[in-house]
Amino acid sequence: APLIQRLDYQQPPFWIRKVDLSFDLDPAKTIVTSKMQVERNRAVPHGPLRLHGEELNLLRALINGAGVSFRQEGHELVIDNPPDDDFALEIRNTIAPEKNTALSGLYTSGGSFFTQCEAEGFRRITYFLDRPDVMAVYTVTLRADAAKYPVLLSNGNLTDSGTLENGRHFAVWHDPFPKPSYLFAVVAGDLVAREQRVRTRAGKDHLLQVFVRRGDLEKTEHAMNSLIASIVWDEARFGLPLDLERFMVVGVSDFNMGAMENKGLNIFNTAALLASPATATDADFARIESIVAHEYFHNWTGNRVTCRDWFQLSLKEGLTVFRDQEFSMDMAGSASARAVCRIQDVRQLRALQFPEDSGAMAHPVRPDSYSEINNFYTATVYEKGSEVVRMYQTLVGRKGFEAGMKLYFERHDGQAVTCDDFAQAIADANPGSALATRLDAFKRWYSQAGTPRVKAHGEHDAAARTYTLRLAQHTPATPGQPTKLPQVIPVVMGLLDRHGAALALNAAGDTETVLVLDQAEQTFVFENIDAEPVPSLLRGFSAPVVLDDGLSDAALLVLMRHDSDPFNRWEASQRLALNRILHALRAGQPLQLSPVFIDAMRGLLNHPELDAAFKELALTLPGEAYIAEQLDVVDPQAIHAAVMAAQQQLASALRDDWAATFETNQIAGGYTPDPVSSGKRALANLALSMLVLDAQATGDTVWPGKAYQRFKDASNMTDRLGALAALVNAGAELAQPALERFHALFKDDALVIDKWFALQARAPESEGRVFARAKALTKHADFTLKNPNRARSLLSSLCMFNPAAFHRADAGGYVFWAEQVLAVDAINPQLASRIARAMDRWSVLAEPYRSAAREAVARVAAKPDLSTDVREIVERALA
Ligand code: B3K
Ligand code: ZN
Repeated sequence: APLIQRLDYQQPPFWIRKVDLSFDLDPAKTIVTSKMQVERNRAVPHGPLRLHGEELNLLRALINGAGVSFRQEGHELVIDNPPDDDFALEIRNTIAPEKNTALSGLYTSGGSFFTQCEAEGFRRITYFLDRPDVMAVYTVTLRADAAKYPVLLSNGNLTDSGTLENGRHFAVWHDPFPKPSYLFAVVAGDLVAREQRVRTRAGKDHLLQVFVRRGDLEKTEHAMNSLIASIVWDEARFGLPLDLERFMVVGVSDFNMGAMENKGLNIFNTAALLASPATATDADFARIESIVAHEYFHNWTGNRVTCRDWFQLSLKEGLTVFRDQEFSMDMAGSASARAVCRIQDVRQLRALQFPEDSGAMAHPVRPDSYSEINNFYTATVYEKGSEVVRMYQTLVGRKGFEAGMKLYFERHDGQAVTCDDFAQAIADANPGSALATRLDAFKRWYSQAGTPRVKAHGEHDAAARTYTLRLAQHTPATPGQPTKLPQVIPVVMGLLDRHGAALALNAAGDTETVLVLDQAEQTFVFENIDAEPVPSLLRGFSAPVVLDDGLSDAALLVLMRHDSDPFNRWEASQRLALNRILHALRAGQPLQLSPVFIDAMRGLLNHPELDAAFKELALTLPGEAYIAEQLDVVDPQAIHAAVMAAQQQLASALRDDWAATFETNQIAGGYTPDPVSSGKRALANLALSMLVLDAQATGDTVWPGKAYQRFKDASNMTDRLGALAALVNAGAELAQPALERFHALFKDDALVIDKWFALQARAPESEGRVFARAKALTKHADFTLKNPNRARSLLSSLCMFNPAAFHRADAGGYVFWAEQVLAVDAINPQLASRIARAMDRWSVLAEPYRSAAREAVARVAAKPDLSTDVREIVERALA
């Protein structure tokens, strides 16, 4: 497959301004007719018309009503001599939706029709200029059997509908907004909708609909509430209103990712849409709220202003993730609940994006080349992209950022633009700001891959009463980028005295400031500092960097107890734990938690003022993937052993505290997924898992019994799954009967059965039992590679999220990985290439893992008929 280069971008030689599409829907053979209004783009040299098309059966091509000569060249339909003037092009082709297991283009799921067009799925529906800078106004006619497909949906407004002969019916949809083909959507099936009418600030009425399969309607209330909250928030925070009379959301069980922002017709993986207290956890409720918001926010950041080319993907994704993160924080309410959101986002970034940024797939937020664009819907483009947007806000302030957004829409509404256009708008709205004066350097965040390392060193001069902070930065080499220039790094910070009191940083008495590090090395001097302070740097995680501040445990304890910044309080708790784990790993010694550390953790757990949600985060040990990131050579088994030892010691040393915590965090009354009650449930579940773990070690049977009872009696999924996880993760005897009971209870609910698979595949490995069980589960009657949620629940859980079960000295995990990647690739390349990424970091593994892993990757790469998706991943891994 050819490598597509960012710098090769050229405008399209033709524009398609208007398109009339009609579909005669049939699972085996759908007929698609497309009538396009085409005009030459006079800004580029004269050339043939090349339309994209894949897996299509062409019936005819007409220009201005007459037959035209064409040729097929690979995945392109070439018309060599189209007219000079505007012309009408008509294409008729057929497709086979029921055979489309790749879930890209038009496909069937559960007997209904759905589409997924981003990034390049539209070309699997009909021939088109399938690129985001070609924007057209769509009118869509759908015809289908009325009994099987009573609901016929496409983008925009319904302008006509009626019955046809032979039990068929039709609907006509018109979307007034010009859009790129990737935002096109069709849904047809036997669906029902929850409906709600809302009035926006301008006094306009809108119809909101959430379509799902019959029987799922009662699980749509949370999604509808989340949609309404998103509409209200975007108007209030950014002045961005809903622009369509009708806004539709549809759930589908077979879907490659979370959801898709098609104009006016968002399509969701049911896992990101359906929730009820009995079947969804608090985490599910929060995730649904954020994904519903994310897709809705795309209506402005992505749809009204879209990407010129796919290299600009973070223009819409980074910005929209930033917006959904801000929304979730605003919804959470209290300062502490906001901090909990921030901590969770950073944890996610560190667990997924940091490894990506230091592995074979490392790429800039705006990539320079790809062979398969679907491989670049990554944590870097999304999550690091969001951190970049957050830094704009930190540098120009909240008001300044809002002004920048306003200017961005004034300039670019209705256009397909670049990351540079966004940067320019934010800077121009804030002349003289810390951003505007460093714009070129700031934009290195888009062009340089790798996570910058920041080293901090402070020196106190008692005689001069000054504190000098020296900051240095360095970004490690990444594939194709051996050297890097300094980046613009906003460091939000404060100084504490040894008792934890905040110190004034300047004559104005500010206790917090933003230092802008934009050189390889810089010093900052603070006056009137009487004694050696404790620096609190990178508050709120103000930049996506790795900070080495060299702080002693004593200093970390001061921050953990007193920092006014809750993020840094949490960070200090994690650093204390991380230091111990790393120390043991580097020394090759068994891990031993010190009494000071235990006391500090006890202090946190029993703290009278801290929220339960915060305590849960602070007392959860750093993840194994994050620990691996701190090491040059990674031994997954050693890391796992150290974490398990730390957990065991924490469980036993704090036994009475965990028991008290469990009792005091019970909730009376009905279930609501609000931050306070979900925090309590999370902490109670952590306590329970610690108590069961400790009981396993001591032989006590009381807590496993209590956990089983709670599992049976639970009135919501968070408590039920929490109790089940406590049993499974501790390897308790009661785990097996509990798992069986759980399966029997929920056998008809696919989303819950996904949890059942995932829980078993993610359980802490112990003597190979988890791996053996996961392998056996691939033979379970409920397992299938065809449904992405199900495949991921087992394969991604094991290969990507359970390092100790996956990386085995006998290479069994790698053999399993290779088999599964190849099997999935034959069905669904996008899904396969996600799972293939489990091997991104093979080169940092210790032996014998390293050689065996490389061999498995090479074996997959040697297959001649791999998809371009998987090929790109394995070839980058071997490069
Ligand atoms: N824009 C889609 C992702 C499409 C992925 C294509 N492989 C969902 C989102 O980010 O909102
Ligand atoms: Zn998105």
